Amino acid sequence: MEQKIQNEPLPLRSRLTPIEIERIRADFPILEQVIDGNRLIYLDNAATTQKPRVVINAISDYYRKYNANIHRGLHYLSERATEMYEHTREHAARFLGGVDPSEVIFTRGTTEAINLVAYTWGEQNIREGDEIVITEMEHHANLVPWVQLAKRKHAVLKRIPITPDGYLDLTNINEIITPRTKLLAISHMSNVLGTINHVADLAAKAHEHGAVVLADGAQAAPHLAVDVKALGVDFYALSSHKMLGPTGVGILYGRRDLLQEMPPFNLGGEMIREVRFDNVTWADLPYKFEGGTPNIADVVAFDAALHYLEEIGMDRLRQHEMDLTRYTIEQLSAIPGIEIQGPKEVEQRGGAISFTDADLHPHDISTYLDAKGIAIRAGHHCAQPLMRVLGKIATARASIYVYNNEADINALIKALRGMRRYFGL
Ligand code: C6P
Repeated sequence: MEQKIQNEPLPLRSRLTPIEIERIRADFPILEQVIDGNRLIYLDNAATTQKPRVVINAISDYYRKYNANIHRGLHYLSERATEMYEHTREHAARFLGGVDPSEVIFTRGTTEAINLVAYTWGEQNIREGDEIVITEMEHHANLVPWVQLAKRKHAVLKRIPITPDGYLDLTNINEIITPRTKLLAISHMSNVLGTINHVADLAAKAHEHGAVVLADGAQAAPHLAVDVKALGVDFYALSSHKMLGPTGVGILYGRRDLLQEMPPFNLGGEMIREVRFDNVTWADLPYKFEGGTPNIADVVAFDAALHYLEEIGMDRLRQHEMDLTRYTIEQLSAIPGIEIQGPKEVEQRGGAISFTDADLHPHDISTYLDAKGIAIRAGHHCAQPLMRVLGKIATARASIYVYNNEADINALIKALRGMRRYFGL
């Protein structure tokens, strides 16, 4: 039994026009670069995205005009910086479908957000014999913390397998998610297969048994309109740098009642209410989880990234990426020797497209493309267990974002065909 997502395509007029895409491209200074005589073609967006001028300017504006520590000073700059930092929190809360800003915790990224849950909620709630359910397609960030937690607590790690097409195989789901399940930790979109997982249905099933649900949104939040309440998840993690924002900023959304019960993660300044030599009480949410001076400038600039995405519209962005993903899959499939991993139906997947060549190592593919100015990623993509399931040591991965266009894909395809000729294949 495979899971399928029903996704109505937008009418044609709701699509981004070629002129709009050209305008978007012009907002990204890095795309103007010529490397070794080749125009840069950036197809490594699942690793990190490029930044529009508004985000770059927001960082330098912050340091030129507003820099101060937040939540502590009583001077103008500190108050202004605090306002800007909190403004991003409110914005992110709306972006996630309208949650309470106190449920939005700033972290360094998805990895830290998931570790926060593992070391606080996990330490407090997982006991010997409890079951933690993950999937075979998890990134290490949503795998290693649970492997280690299960070891520390003598809990059981169970996994939902995948089908040969790269969907979750739900045939035996009733044996996997059971009354012993305490946590379901699942990626919303796979960074290797591109699969969009049907989180809402799985969350509902896990909740029937009283389990808590965490979704890794590192790859989904940049590409889909996310409503965490509609998904029904208790925790949702994302990274700013994968959605046009700066590095070093992430978000953990957490359900308020759960966050309230959880112990803090980083102990020190800012996260306390009162400190005595023999006792400490914690600050209110969300500050209880934001010990120390945070990454203020980059959080402030993340606001500009969210604005930028909203101005385009997440539904139009998604439609553009579906169109380009379809085109990429069609073109790649026509090259002899190339095998694509993951779903072929674009409604069921995002634009991270992993592929292998029957005759060439993915690292050689990536190196060859690099010499043509084309940036992709090759390797295990921080998903070694998935690579074993796929029977691959590595894959090459082209991943698209809103500023990519057909010309980028044509250049990729032309280079791949040239590569096979070059190697006499
Ligand atoms: N994947 C990739 O090239 P951080 O590094 O904390 O911002 O995100 C971690 C992470 C978590 N979950 C998923 C599904 C991810 O794809 C990533 C990051 C990058 O695929 C870098 S390994």
